[in-house]
Amino acid sequence: MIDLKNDLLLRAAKGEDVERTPVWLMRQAGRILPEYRAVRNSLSGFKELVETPHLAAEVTIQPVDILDVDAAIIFSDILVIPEAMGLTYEMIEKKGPYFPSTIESEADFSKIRVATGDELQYVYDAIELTIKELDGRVPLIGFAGAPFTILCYMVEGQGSKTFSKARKMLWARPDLAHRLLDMITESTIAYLKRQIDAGAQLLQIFDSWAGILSAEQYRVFGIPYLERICRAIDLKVPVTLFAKGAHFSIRDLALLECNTIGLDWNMPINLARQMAGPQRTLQGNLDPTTLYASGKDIVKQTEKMLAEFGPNRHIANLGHGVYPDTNPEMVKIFVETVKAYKHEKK
Ligand code: 1CP
Repeated sequence: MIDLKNDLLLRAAKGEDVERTPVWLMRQAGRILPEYRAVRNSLSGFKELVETPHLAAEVTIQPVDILDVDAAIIFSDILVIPEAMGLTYEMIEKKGPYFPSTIESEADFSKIRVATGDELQYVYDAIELTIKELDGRVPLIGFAGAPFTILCYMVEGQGSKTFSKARKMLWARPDLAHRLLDMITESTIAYLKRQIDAGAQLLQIFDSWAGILSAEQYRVFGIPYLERICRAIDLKVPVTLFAKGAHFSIRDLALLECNTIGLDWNMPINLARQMAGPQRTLQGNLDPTTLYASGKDIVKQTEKMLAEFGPNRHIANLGHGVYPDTNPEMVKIFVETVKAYKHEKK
């Protein structure tokens, strides 16, 4: 075990007192840094980068060096799980992921199996290398997609604004939806446990499409599977649940065995705090488009956010991934503002 020189993220997640609020950004690795694009452009594509551990480690560490954030997140994608289950994906330049084969009927289940975790050795190798190269500077976050969000891609085959095919399955063939969610959940548990073994110090579960469901459906097709994942992880490392758009579920999420609830920017912070209760850390939630504002306005909005969250049980972040055309200099202003902020003594 390497001792951490900066463990603010882990302490804030556990609800311990911190000298200042920790800060990192969802999707900080890749997307915005010219240094990332340089590595990326030298390769055949996104998948080569994900599957080459020393390069994945390099781009994972770039934001720590360049943006001075308090955590690294392993460079990978949530879609490695469907691939490990038998559905390969392609990453189409400027468009996004595409699955040539999808799960729509009972017969399609012959294409997939529960992943053992062995399929994703390249991720564990990248985690081990990153931990070694970080040498305790900041913690490394591992991650996976939540079962419902992964189902969306396995049924739909690509991104969508409405994911109506996936939502159709929930009504037309709820039995198949549950069968698929069950397989994804078991695969994800095996995968996350292996990430912990490889050295991941905190885990985040991304339920990016939670917000397209009704509260009632999320209770049936979302929450129970997250509950199983949390139980299996058993707080061996702190766990963050980020269910984008699912404001209605904050109370339910806070009942699970997790440390932190991720928030998007659409809900008032005080209301989210009331719903989550005092025993959970909140992460977020600056609107990513704030980073297109002037430096002065970024400082103002960031300070306003920090004051509203208060000094403890908060991890500063955006309310969703940083947008690809964001100027890294503006990200630095956000990070520096969080680091310099002094909470008023009560
Ligand atoms: O070639 C490229 O650079 C492609 C862009 C890209 C990148 C950099 C994709 C395609 N994935 C990633 C990496 C990635 N994806 C990370 C690594 C760390 C980081 O960037 O900091 C992480 C955490 C993800 C997670 C992810 N992938 C989510 C959940 C988070 C979120 O933003 O909601 C989702 C939904 C995906 C699917 C995905 N992968 C890539 C794209 C363009 C998409 C979204 C497709 C869609 O809109 O439906």
